[in-house]
Amino acid sequence: MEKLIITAAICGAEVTKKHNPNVPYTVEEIAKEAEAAYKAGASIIHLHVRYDDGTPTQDIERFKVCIEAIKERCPDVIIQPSTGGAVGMTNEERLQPIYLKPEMATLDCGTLNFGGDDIFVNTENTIIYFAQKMNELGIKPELEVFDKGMIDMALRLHKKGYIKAPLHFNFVMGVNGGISGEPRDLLFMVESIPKDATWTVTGIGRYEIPLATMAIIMGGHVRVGFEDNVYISKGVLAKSNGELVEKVVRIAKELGREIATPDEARQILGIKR
Ligand code: KMH
Ligand code: ZN
Repeated sequence: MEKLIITAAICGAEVTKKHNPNVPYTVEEIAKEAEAAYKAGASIIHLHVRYDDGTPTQDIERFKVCIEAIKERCPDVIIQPSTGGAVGMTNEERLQPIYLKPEMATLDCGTLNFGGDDIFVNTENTIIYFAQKMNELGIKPELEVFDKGMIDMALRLHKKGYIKAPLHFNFVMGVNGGISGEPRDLLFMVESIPKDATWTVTGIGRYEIPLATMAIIMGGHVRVGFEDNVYISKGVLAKSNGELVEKVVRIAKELGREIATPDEARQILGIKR
């Protein structure tokens, strides 16, 4: 089985210090959390950024400073900025970090309810536009799918030539509005993508570790981090993103799956540095 790629989603746009005081906001905090995750075994940092007061932003200058600070501490890590940003942002606002030409970025493949009155909007034309921009800039998209229909959308746009192979999916499961995170749901998602595609699973909240464990067994890859879950065990807040990555590494070791370095992750995902 190929080695396990661990992605750390260290910050997110919605989670706050009220949920867990260790959620990073400042450049220094973001760099420190990225380093803790990287040292524990993460090869990809899924990156959102904040202003110092915690407000989420897609500002290119803020991304630039955060990426530089992360690279200083973890020179070879793969940085994957979000193009999802936060609910309500415009497309152009969301796209800003791609102009820094990161190796990867997220490509959200559909619209969904996002709790309360929030709607995370990704129309078909938005997806095509984002995909075209990433193609132009040579950025590998991670296909964020929150439901089975979004896999179908991604496959349709791949067939039309907008999304290029090799395809890499991230099944985000357990968002209030998307697919839930039961074992049968993951099996359904995995069986719905082409055999030669790679996949990662992101389990939200209590789904995080059970789905990570399934991915380790099934040959998929894993994302953990404060964006998705702030607890290390039931009712106990995680001290850092590093602690969540360490837990995945421990489970992988017990199950005999080796951890990929960033360069090994590049090879698995078909990223040319
Ligand atoms: N913050 C969510 C609205 C992504 O990073 O591409 C969108 C999100 C997805 O987190
Ligand atoms: Zn995100």
